[in-house]
Order: sequence, then C-alpha cells, then structure tokens
Amino acid sequence: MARKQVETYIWNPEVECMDPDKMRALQSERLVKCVNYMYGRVPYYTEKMKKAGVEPGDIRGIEDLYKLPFTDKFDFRDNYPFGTFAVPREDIVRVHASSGTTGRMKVVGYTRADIALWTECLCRAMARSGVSKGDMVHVAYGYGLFTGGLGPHYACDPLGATAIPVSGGNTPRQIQILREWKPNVIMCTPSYMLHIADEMAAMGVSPDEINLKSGIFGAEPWTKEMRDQIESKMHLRAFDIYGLSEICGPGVGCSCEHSDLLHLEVDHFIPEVVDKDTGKPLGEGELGELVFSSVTKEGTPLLRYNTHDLTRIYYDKCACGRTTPRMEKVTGRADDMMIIRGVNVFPSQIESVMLTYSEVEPHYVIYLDRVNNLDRMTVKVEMAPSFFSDAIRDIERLEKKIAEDIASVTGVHAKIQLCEPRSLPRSEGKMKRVYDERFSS
Ligand code: DLL
Repeated sequence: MARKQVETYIWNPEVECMDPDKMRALQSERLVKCVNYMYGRVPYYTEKMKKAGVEPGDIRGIEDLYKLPFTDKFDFRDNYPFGTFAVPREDIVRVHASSGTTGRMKVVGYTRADIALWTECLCRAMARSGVSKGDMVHVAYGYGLFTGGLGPHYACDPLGATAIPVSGGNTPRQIQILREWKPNVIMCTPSYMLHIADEMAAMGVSPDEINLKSGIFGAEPWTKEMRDQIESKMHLRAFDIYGLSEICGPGVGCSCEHSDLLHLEVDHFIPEVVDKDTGKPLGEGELGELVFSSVTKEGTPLLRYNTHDLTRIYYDKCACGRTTPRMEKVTGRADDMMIIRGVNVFPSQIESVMLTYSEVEPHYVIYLDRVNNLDRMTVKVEMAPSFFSDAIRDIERLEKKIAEDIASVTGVHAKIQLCEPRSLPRSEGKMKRVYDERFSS
C-alpha cells in the first residue's frame, strides 16, 4: 500500500535550512557560552572539569568539545533532587522527571526560557509531521512528570492547532474521541497506537470512521516493520519523534516526510556519536552511543550527556530542504542489549524478523532465563486472528520457521511460542518487552 501523503512545512527555515558552516559557528558560540555559564554555577560539573584538568578557556569552539568530561544518569542520581540545576530553585517554573535504572528519578528543571525553547523544538517537529493551523491534535502521551504530554501540548498554541489533552489510558474513551471529535493528528507511543488499533478492530470501528492524517510516535524503540503495521492499520502517516527528559523531552529530533532519518535540533542540542567502549567520537555513519550537549538551557544544562541510545548521524542535505544533521532511528539502547550465551542481541532485531510474517501480530515479549547454566530465550508473540484457527501442525511449523529466521539474523536460537490473539500484556505508555530472569534468585 502506498504511504499516505501529508502536507508539511518548515517551521523555522532560518535555522532548519542554515548553511552548515554558519551552524557550526553558532554552535561554537553557544558551547563556549554554556561552558562559562556552567563553570562555578553547577558544582558537580565544575568538579568534573577540574578533575579532567579542563578550564573554560580551553574550550574555544565546537572542535574542543571532545575535551569536556561526559555526564550521565549517575550525575542525576548523585545530585538528586535539584543539585543539577544551574539556577536557584525559585527561577524554575516547571519540573519533569523520569525514573531511571539508578532507583532515583532524574529531575529536570525548566526556566521560562527553557519551556520556550522546548516549545520551539516541538513546533519544528510537529510542522515536519504536518501539524498546522486548524488541526486537532489528540495527545495520548501521559501528562504529568513524564514529558510526553505537556511538551506537545504547549506547542499546539503557537502552531495554531487545537490540543486535546487526553493523556494515556481509558482506551474506549480514546476511541470515542477519535471517532466523534475526529482529531486529525495523534501522538502516543507506537505500542499504545497498536493497542488502540486492536481495540478499534474488536469494537468494529474501521480506520475510515476516524480522520487521522498523521501520527507522531516515540518514547520507545520501534522498527520500520512496526511503522508499516501502524500505517496500514490506522490509515495515517507515521512520524518518529525522539527525545529524553534530561535534554528537554520529545522534540530533540523528528523525522520528515522524505525519510526515516530524524532531523536533530542541533542549534540547541549538539550531538555526537561516540564509541561505546572508549568514548572516542565517531565519524559520519558510524554506529555508537548518542551524546548531547544542551547548550542553550538555563535550568538543567548538560554537557556531553551520554544517552546510551545507539544510532548513526548523517550530515548530508535532506530532500526536504533542511540542512540539519539527521540520525538513524534509535532501535535500541546500549543497556537494552541482551547478551545471550555471549552473543549480543537487540530486541529490535527480533521484532524486525517477526513482523515480516503476516501470521503474527506486533505484540510480543521476550523472556530470558537460565537452564543448566545455559541462557535460554523464549519469544512469545500473538497470532493474527485469521491464523489462530489453524491446525496445531501449522502453528508448530510457523514457530520453527520464525525461530530459524531469528537464528540466522542474530546467531542465537530462540524458542517461539505463538499465543492467542489479545493474550499478552498491553501498554498505555512505554512497553516493557524484555523480562530477564537469569540473574534473579
Ligand atoms: O521518552 C521523551 C519522549 C516523549 C520522546 C514522547 C518521544 C515522545 P524519557 O522517558 O526520559 O523521555 O525516555 C527517554 O526513551 O533515551 C530512548 O531510549 C527512548 N526513546 C525516546 N524516543 C524514542 C524514539 C521520553 N523515537 C528514552 N525511538 C530515550 C526510540 C526512543 N527510542
């Protein structure tokens, strides 16, 4: 099926189509300013710079970025709750937070100017996905400490669009709103979109009874195969939006109508891709960990923050006319990587294989356990309702076939268990895909 066409536009041509040399000069100027701003104001980072033997005067431009020490989630843990702020708490007009693997929330403070710059980034992203005056945007990301709801909500006003702050959950009501109010843009996690699509099908609601032109999905990894499923089930054009609370929330980057690569808002967030073992900066197109310096933030500016998301960056000009660097879809984090019998496997590799089969649905979970000291991977995936009624023999044959494909892509054998339709857990936000029971006693 041909992909749905939507009319899109460039929100800020001056920045998004800036000559790359001019952009580098702007980034250099902002980086130097940020280093001087943070030094002395943010004790943990001042300490790091001293330890690394770097002084603000050593950073004269973006070419010196590599000299600065990295930051990561542990800096949030160690300075919890407000020790990462660069301004007095009284100047913070909003806080957001995300839970981390460190057990403490990562708390991010926004000044009024930070909210404005975040809103600007979301306007760029949403214009790239076709949101303009008169559109109705159904925001089904969670509202609250999570950044997914309030970020896009604020951008609807300057875009001239109507925000519908549904938040996540209560799926029947989501469907009622989609059907009766007819918003033409939806924003939620890709896994929640699929859940809504399935519930719609179960209720006998056809995608033609609703009016969606685009969907802006993110907050979790999703493959191109999943994008195709969403587009065909919902009759919309799917865009990929990326971000993380520490940098601002959604809107650090977003895809355009020309490709799956995500344009990054590099005038505010200077990206680098670094080797995951050595931390050395990598070149264009090389796979590594994504690192950002949020050089214009006042509340919680960060220098060289390692997201641990894995991607590649490309610097060529896009057919849409934008010159901003683009990153490949993030299909995993370095810490999502499963090491099974010594082999590195990403959940996205398994998703890509499975979703090439029309007999299964994009609902799956991966269980890891250990039998006789050997790692075992079991993948449970739902059958498509049309296949479900088939004979046991067919089911076993398909399980074997999928297992073979997964083994040839990943080098690891997985036991495939085809399950009844609608039997696996659903998510209204970020979906947990991997249950690793190998190390629990
Ligand atoms: O997930 C912000 C967000 C909200 C982004 C809504 C997009 C849409 P956190 O909860 O801090 O913030 O989680 C950030 O989620 O480091 C990635 O690992 C993952 N992530 C976010 N967007 C994408 C995406 C929000 N488009 C973490 N593709 C990030 C893949 C994504 N992973």
